[in-house]
Amino acid sequence: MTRVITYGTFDLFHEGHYRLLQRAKALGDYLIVGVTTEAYDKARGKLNVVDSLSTRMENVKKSGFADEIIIEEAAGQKFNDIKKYHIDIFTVGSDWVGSFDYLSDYCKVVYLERTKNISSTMLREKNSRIQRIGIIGTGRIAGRFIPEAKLVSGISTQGVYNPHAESAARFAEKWEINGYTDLEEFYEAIDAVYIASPHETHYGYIKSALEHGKHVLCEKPMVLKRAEAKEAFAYAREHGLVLFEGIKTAFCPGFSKLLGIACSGTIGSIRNVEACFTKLERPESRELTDRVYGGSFIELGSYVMLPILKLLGKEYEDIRFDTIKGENGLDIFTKVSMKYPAGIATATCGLGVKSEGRLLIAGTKGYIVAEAPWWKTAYFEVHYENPGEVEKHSEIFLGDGLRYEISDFLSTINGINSSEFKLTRGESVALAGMMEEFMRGREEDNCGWVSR
Ligand code: C2G
Repeated sequence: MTRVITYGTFDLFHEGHYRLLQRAKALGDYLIVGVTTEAYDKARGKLNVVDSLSTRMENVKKSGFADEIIIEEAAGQKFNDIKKYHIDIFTVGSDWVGSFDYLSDYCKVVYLERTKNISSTMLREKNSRIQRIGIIGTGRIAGRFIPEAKLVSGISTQGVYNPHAESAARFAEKWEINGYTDLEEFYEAIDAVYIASPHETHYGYIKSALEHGKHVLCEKPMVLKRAEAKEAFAYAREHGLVLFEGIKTAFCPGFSKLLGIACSGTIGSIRNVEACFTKLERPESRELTDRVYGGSFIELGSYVMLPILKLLGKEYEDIRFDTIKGENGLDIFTKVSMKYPAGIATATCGLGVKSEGRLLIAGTKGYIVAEAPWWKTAYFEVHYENPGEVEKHSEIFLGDGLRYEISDFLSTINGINSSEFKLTRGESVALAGMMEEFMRGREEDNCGWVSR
C-alpha cells in the first residue's frame, strides 16, 4: 500500500486545491492531508486566511480524496509526520518546487503542476472572494510580486501581460502562469491588475484596466502628473473600483504602528520630519540613464515623502528642491525642503550619493527615530529629554513586504475593511503633483527652485 501525504491551508477551497488533491490521491492508495492551523499560517507569514480550520478541514473532506486529515501546527512537522505515518510519497504543488527537496532522504518527493487558471465559472458558482490577478510588466518588481501574492489567501495570480511576446513567455514559464500579448484577452481572464511596467506607461494601463472594470494596484510612482492621478481616482470611485498606489511602506504594520505613536501625542506636537533613503545604482542602470523617467526623486521620492505627507499633511506653504546632477543631467541626489505653518521637513534621496537612511520625527516632547531600512519598518525608538528613557518598538515585517499591500488591496476590494486611509487618494495626488513639479524644474535646469 502506497501512502501519500500533502499539506496546505485550503482556504476558500477552489479548483486548484481540488485538482491537487485528486492527483495526490492518484499517486498512491492512501492519502493523508495536513491542514494548517491559524497560528502556523500566521507564523509563516500567510495573510488574509478567511475560513476557520474546521471549515477548511471540512472542505478537504468533502473533496472525497482524503483518507485521513491531520492538522499541521508548526514548521518541521512534515519531517516527523513522514516517519510517524510511514509515508512513501510527499507531494505538493509546483509553486513549491525545491522547497521540500530535503524530505527526499525519507520518502519520494513529487511536485504536481499547479493549476494556472481558477476559472470564473467555478468562482461565480462557489464564491467570489477569490480575486484573479494579472500582472502588467515582466521586470524585477513584477517577479517579486508572485511569491508575496502566494502568501495572501484569496489572490490567484493568473497571468502576465507584456506586448513583447518573448518577455511575456519567459516570465510566464518561470512563474507557471499564463502569458498574454493581447490586452483584451488578458483582461478577460482576470479581476484585478498589478501594474509593474515602466513608470511612463502606468497612466495608460491604469485607464485601460479601469475601463475594463478591473481593480488596480499600481507600483509607485503611480503617475507623474497631478491631473492624471485625480482623473484616475475619480474614474475608479465612480465605477466602484479600487485603485491603490503601491508604496509598500504605507501598508507595512511597523509603519502603521510608528504613525500611530507619532500621532498619539507621546512626543508632543510634531515640528520636524526628516526622511532619507539612498540606494547606490550602477551608472548604466535604467534609474540613472533614463533621462526623462529616471533619477533619484522619481525613483525614491515616494518613500521619503510618505512620512512627511502622513505627519505634516499636504498643505505645505513652500517646497524647494535641491539636486546634484550626473553628467547626463539626471539627479543623482535630491533634497526636498518643505515649510508648513507649524513645522518643517526634509526629504533626501540618492542613487549616486550614499547617506545614512533614517527617519527622524521631532516633537515638542520627544522624537522618534527609525534607522534604515525604515521603509520596511520593523523597529523604531521613541526618545525623550532624558536620554535614559527610550521606548523600543518592534513589529513584524516578512519577506519583501509586498504581501501587506496586496492583503490590504484585497480586503478593500472585498469590502472587509477599507485600507485606503493608509495611503489616501489625496496623498497619492499630492505625490503625483510633486513629481510633476520636480520634473518641470529639472527640465528647466532650475536647481534650487521654489515652486510655491
Ligand atoms: N495549489 C495548486 N494550484 C493552485 C493553488 C494551489 O496546485 N492554483 C496547490 C498548492 O501548491 C498546494 C495546495 O494546492 O499544494 C494547497 O495550497 P494552499 O492552500 O495555498 O497551501 P500552501 O500555502 O501552498 O501550503 O505546509 C503547507 C504547505 O507547505 C503548502
